[in-house]
Amino acid sequence: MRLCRFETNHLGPRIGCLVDDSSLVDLAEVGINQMELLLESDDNLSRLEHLSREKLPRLALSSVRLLPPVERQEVWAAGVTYLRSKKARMDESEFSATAYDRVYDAERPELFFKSLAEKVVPTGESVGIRRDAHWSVPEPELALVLNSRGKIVGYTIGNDMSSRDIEGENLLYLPQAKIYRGSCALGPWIQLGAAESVAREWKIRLKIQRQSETVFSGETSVDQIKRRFDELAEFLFRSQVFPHGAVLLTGTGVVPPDTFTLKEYDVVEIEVTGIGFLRNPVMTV
Ligand code: DO4
Ligand code: MG
Repeated sequence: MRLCRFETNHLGPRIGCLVDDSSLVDLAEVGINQMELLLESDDNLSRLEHLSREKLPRLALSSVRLLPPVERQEVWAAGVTYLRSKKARMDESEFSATAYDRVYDAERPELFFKSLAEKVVPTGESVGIRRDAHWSVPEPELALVLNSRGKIVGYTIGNDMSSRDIEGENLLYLPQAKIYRGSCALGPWIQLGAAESVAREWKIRLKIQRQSETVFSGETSVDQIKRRFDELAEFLFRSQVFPHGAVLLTGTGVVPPDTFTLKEYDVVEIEVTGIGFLRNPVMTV
């Protein structure tokens, strides 16, 4: 089942449940106006399956604007969870190479705060590249959707936009390299209920278009993530509370070559098979 947030020219933010690839039902029709309640309930899947079979009015997906699939959750991210990411970071920075090398093998993962829900960019809206950076890349990542008890209740697609020159200059600049206007996109919806073993069969694909030419494409498999999902979730929730749940990006395994930087008006397309597509144009911020 796929759960989304949407609006139309006439309807304010609503929660929708996709019934197929091109239509959804508006859950406001049955009094559901928040995703949080569904994500907290243990029988969310059966409730939604039941509701999508009811004779609720359907809306064409093409007639709605999808909103970020987060309400009040903090968005966090894991780093250096793929061998490819460790190599890229070590290459970009002599200064920080040992830190990346060590964290890949350490028991404790790298976890960092990424975004407030209200700052997340949905599919179709622009992600940002910093005007003071000269090496900007998207990071296509599987994102875990966790409820307030730390249970993985679904998945979405994340783009952990990053300024690699700023990050490479000094590890202490990581928050500036990773957290700025338009640096976090999530969407298009939440895929509920897949077991980790199923999600590990999914592929993550990145395509970057520049004036209708593909200037980069690459692919990895979710199964290349070194750490188990529940291990990442357990560390995130250690000595921490998330009353509204959290979203945790699981790291990138697709890295464009070091000669590549994003430019304004590029379009970043991320596919996670099993979820869908997250597409965002790029703007300078
Ligand atoms: O410390 C650098 C960030 C790593 C990251 O975002 C990733 O591996 O995806
Ligand atoms: Mg990342």
